[in-house]
Amino acid sequence: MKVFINKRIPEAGIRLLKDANLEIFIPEQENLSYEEWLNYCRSNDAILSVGGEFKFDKDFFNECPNIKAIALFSVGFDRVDIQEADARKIPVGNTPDVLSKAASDVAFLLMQSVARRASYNFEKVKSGNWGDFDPLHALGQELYGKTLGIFGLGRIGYEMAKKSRTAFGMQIIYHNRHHNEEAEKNLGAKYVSFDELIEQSDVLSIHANFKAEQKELFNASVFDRMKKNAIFINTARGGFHHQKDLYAALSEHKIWGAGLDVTNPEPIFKDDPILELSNVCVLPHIGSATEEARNGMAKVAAENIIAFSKGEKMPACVNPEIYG
Ligand code: 8YV
Repeated sequence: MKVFINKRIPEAGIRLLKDANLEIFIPEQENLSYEEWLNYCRSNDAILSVGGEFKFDKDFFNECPNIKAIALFSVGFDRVDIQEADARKIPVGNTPDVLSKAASDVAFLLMQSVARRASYNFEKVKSGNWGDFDPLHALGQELYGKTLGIFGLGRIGYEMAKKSRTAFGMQIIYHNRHHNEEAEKNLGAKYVSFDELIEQSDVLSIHANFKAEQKELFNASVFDRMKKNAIFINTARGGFHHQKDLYAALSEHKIWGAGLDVTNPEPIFKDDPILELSNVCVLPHIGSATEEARNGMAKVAAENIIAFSKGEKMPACVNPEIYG
């Protein structure tokens, strides 16, 4: 079986694939055009897909009938049209669990950075403006006992809630497709409606898997109803928020601040005015960027490919319904 890997991944994954005697192909070239990527897909049986540039939509499946399995190097699977994959009985694997700690660490880091105005203060220092001690200047806010609202309480949301509860004794409320009994039992998390979530949260953090129908769900109508001191955190997918509405809410101080590891569009435009605001911290999608998480992702993605090559069920499969 021939496996196309569109970008280098940690050696831990490559070794597993080689030990399983799979023929792997990694192009020398860094940034493939869509056409080049399609051509590689046409001549391989499976893809281990790294990064978020191209979509696995109906056109892709029609163009590349050879591809019989997709192993994503990510937990999010919003790039794949699962209905189309299902119709063709193509298993789609992802990399859950191994990045939950790393990804939630970034949400936790952004929450504190925004609350203590880290970007603003760092900019001051960089511009040589350390400033005199001023009891009234650059004051942040404390998170102790405040309410953390989680949109999408799965594995990553749980880790974010756990850290916030342990470190700051935060009250956890959440909105999800299902109740999360573990979070209710262990963290005292309370299930609330979407409206309650946005109105009651001091910090609102998104941890859901993105679906097209949720595009820009967090827009002016939501920001208008949030608390004036609220912090908005998005480490999930940029598509969840309306970037211009967020800019307006932040610049008009309708909310306190925002921490983003994902932007809309992504990458962010260099001249996006949101980057000029002092109550914002933006990171370039580094949620899973630790050695531990990336090694884990490489292994899980490789294990998914290997299972498929043996005619077995992928261990981390997002569409197990295809196995009947
Ligand atoms: C990846 C991510 O780094 O897992 C996800 O869903 O967003 C990140 O961990 C990114 O998708 C590149 O594959």
